[in-house]
Amino acid sequence: MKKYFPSSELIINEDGSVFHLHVKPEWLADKVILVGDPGRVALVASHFENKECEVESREFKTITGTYKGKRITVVSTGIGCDNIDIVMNELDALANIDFNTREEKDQFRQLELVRIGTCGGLQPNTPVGTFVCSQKSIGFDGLLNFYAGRNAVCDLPFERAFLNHMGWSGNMCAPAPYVIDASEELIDRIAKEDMVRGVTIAAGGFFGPQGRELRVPLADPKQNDKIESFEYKGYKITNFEMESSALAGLSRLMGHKAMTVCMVIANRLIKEANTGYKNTIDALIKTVLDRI
Ligand code: R1P
Ligand code: URA
Repeated sequence: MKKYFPSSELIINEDGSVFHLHVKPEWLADKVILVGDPGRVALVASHFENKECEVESREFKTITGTYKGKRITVVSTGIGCDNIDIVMNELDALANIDFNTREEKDQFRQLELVRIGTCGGLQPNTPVGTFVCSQKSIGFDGLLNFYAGRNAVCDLPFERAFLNHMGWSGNMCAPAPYVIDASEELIDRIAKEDMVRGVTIAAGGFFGPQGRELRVPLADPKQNDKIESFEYKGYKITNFEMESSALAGLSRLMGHKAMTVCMVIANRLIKEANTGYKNTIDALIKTVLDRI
């Protein structure tokens, strides 16, 4: 029996496009670049030789085109893991559900997804300007806990070691973090030897969950000191951003390949930031386009 998806579960617009992204199945390429900022979509697409479609709805802007003969779709996700839940489920539906019959397709289509983002660096080897690839992501967002199979794809001993090190239990900085690997094949192809490989915390916020204290005090004032000193089997936590865990986790559960690479725009250790990064992120975009 094929799985059938009623209109309440998979919402399809009148023009045949998927509910939030407004993308039609035939517009999706196998290679997908995800960016947070909708403005970054045009920057990625400025390198394309041609564009076959361009569509925008809320924070989700999508362009499909060709770069050196490779068909690529670039989509903005906005900020946060909740948006990654929407983007990943809708991209997977576009690839693997027949929009006419509302049934799962016979043949699985695997997508290759690379997120190009910005992040905060946490170690001396992640100064402003560094490109950090998330080999592992620690999800502070709780998203994966709502899907069956979460324990089968996560690194449970790493999760225990991290929680023990932080000394968090009960409601303290809940929900419980999950630890998930990016696609090794994509990391080897895209990070090569010139990007830092690290462990990224995907936080459920930019301020408190990343240990930034403005007027409201933090639940755990030592949070970032403990995160910076954490070490497990040679892994240290390198950076904070807000989407890599949900992307890696949902991709594993769905059978796609995914990874995140971010440019450091703030180093939390030495308390410096670069707000002019929009001019320099293009170097990272070109590298990913060449290697994807
Ligand atoms: C916060 O400023 C945003 O920047 C980072 C974080 O993950 C979060 O989305 O990534 P992007 O630059 O891709 O948005
Ligand atoms: N994005 C984040 O999520 N955190 C930072 O510190 C910088 C960019």
